[in-house]
Amino acid sequence: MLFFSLENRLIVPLEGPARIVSELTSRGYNAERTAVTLIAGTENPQATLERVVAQLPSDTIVVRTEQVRSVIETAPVSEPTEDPSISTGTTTQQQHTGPWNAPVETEGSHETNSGERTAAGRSSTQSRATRSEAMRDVEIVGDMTGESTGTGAYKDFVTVFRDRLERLGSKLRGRVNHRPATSIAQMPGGGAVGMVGLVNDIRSTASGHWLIELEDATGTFPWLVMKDREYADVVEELLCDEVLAMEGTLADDSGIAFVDSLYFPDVPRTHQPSTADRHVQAALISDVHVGSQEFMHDAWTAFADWLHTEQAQHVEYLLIAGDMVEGVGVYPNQDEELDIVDIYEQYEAFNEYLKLVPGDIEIVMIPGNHDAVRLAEPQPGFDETLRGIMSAHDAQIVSNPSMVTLEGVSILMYHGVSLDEVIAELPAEKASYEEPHKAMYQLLKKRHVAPQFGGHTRLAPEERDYLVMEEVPDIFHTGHVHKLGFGKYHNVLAINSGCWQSQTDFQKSVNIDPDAGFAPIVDLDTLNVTVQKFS
Ligand code: D5M
Ligand code: FE
Ligand code: ZN
Repeated sequence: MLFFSLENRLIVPLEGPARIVSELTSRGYNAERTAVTLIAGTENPQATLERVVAQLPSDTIVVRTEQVRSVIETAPVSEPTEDPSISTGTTTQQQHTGPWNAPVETEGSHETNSGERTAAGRSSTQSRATRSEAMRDVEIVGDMTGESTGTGAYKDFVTVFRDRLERLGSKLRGRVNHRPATSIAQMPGGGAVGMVGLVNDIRSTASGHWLIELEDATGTFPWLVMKDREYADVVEELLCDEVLAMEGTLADDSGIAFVDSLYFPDVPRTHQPSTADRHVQAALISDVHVGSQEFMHDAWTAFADWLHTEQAQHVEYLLIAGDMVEGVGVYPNQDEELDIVDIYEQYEAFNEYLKLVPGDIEIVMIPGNHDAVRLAEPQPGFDETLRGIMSAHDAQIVSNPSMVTLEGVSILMYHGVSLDEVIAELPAEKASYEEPHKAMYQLLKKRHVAPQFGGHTRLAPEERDYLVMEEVPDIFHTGHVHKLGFGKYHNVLAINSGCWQSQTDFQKSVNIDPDAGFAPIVDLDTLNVTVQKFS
């Protein structure tokens, strides 16, 4: 259905870059954004496009700026498009001079070869963009695609929790004089004691105090937080299965300890984020939901159009944090709001929308809970079939979560299902849908993307806990809750990107008012954020 609507658009005259991109992609080409801008800037974009396409070598995948420039400069676009002498001539020339295949730095030869300077103003920008491709740098850490070993057996859960305690505990053991749970009970009453463990249980006592049971590899030990002590406030932030350190005083019978201090693994306050060495930007988005009746076709097209403009020339990376498509059978009655009912067709349609994004933008994407991968986290990156379908961009497809480093700036990408849980469990001033970044602060503090097991968040038992934040990221990027929000926690930039889906019936019924059609843009050299609105 959607393909028809895309194709129909091709019949109307080419205007915006996105139309030109659709036309090129319908013929199997991806294009550099400056190539598209150049075509759009000619008197007759359709004719220019025909001429460019006629001259492309048969193995072309990406239409390069130089190829377009050379077509524009060889003849005025108002001439007939089918001119064999020109196309053959140019092609021959290309074989000698090589610009058709030259990836970068062709400005010099362009200037000497051509007396035609009409495009000169633009060409300086274009060359800057092309040159910067060589400076791009994407590294991935923690991608567990293809590494899954868990069988779902009980012992696998034991292994994954041990790993969590080991790795997050190591960040805490230096801060307290800790003892194993079982040996604490053997210590003389009244003395000072410390422990590092997973939160096994949180309950209030009849007198209004809080009892927190910590568990380590040896057993459990109960810790009491008195209602009038400063840590009583912190208790409301606690989630089951997170790792904490506590210090306090043993009761006379050594059966319980009274908490004097409590520590989270946390991000050090002194954390200094890394920044890129040049002015380059990344667009951080998520929750595209192609296939839903509420998918915002026009907003996405406007976003893609904008990416082709000079204003967006520094946007060289696009990160998509899950929910590419609406999926099938994710929530009850979801099928009533589907525009495309077949999951593979949804990905094909998503791929068409991906093609509207300039071909020279590096894309990294992770799956979300609507995507066709296992629901339990960590979610491996898409399988080969889906990668084949979403091949428009040569996007890097990695697991949820993954740490992606762009030119030295590390970005932890996580879809964000646990945010629902953090928001449900914590008081509104600490985590709410209105301020999703504050819920992200809690995850940073706990150094784990999905601390609580057994609620919304499904955990796949693996040999290691991939959901632990081993390293502090410079940027933490999530989605899922469909609300835009960002802020800094101990110098880490937390961004929850909005979505590209207008309010669904379910969201209406529970008063979720999504932030749809926004693209937060991060300056990687300063970590400043600007928000572009497309709806
Ligand atoms: O979910 C987007 C947001 O809406 C996220 O906060 C969960 C919530 N949501 C959406 N639909 C449902 C249903 N049917 N039940 C419970 N919660 C829901 P996303 O998964 O990205 O669509
Ligand atoms: Fe979503
Ligand atoms: Zn989601």
